[in-house]
Amino acid sequence: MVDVGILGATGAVGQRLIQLLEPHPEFDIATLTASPASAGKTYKEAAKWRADTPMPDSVTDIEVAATEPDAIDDDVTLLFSSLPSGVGAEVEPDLAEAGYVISSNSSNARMADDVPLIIPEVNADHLGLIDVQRDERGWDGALLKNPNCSTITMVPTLAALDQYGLDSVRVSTLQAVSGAGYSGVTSMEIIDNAIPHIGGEEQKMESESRKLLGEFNGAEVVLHSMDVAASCNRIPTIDGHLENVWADTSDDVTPEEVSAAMSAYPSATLPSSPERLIHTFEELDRPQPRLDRNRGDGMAVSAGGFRRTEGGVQYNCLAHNTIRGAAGASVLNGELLLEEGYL
Ligand code: 11C
Repeated sequence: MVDVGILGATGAVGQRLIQLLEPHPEFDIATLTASPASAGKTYKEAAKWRADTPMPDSVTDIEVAATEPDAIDDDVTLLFSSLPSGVGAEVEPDLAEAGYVISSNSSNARMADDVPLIIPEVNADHLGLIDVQRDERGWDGALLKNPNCSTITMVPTLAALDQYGLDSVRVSTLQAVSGAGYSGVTSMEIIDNAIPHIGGEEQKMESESRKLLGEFNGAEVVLHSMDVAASCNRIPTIDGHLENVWADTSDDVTPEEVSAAMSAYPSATLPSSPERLIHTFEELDRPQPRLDRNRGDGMAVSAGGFRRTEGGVQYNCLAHNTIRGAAGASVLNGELLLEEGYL
């Protein structure tokens, strides 16, 4: 077993990380960190745990540490980070320099040239950037990122389509309130409303997608040439981001071919990957958050409602935003780091 720590363990994604890591066959939770206000408290005292799932007994009495190298248990080699991006930007480089390997969900540094942004089934080869990172920064550890949850929901479906030559992608999202953090879940304060332009999501989807589908040439990732434009919206759903995608391809493609390509798209062979990553629907049926977010224990992407457009295809895709889109994505990347010998 590998001893791991969770940075930012009391937040919404930190809680999901605990749920996924507590029963994990290869990882053992040894350290939980949070803000200075929580340091020194037991996890049970520090975390405002979401009401719909029980807190695992094994973490209730762990003393929460401050997020700094000296406070992390000596045996820990791998850190899962769900820190607020400003804190991540400050402490993650220091921790990588101190020798920790960090699988981070925080949004800082995702587009940095030497930081691998990874979805294992899509671009595991980008892990080679860690060698560039270690050479250039002199780190003993490493920093690896998973993308934003709305990006993860769409990119596996685009990866399946790339064989037809992706020219242009337009996407409009309907994003769950849990993406906005814990208070969104409890208050549902946007009932009877929908909020467009949420927190820079558009820009993240546009840039991260091109990096994920880009080519690693041994020294850098060359961004994919496709043009991506996104419109992101918050709706009153608790969990599960739904996205409407228009993908234009240089080759002609039928809705049937698109559906077949997605359902044949391979999952990564890692403990947290379900056997089939992309679930597609028969005929005109389509994914919906309440019905489909928990497919593959929350790790599947669902896609459906395929129809032909002038330039390619239109479809809808969906994934559980705090599991497949955040904590689960970080765990998958941790598994990849272990499998590829980076720990
Ligand atoms: C949301 N996707 O639903 C966001 C939350 O870049 O990891 C996660 C932000 C990020 O609002």
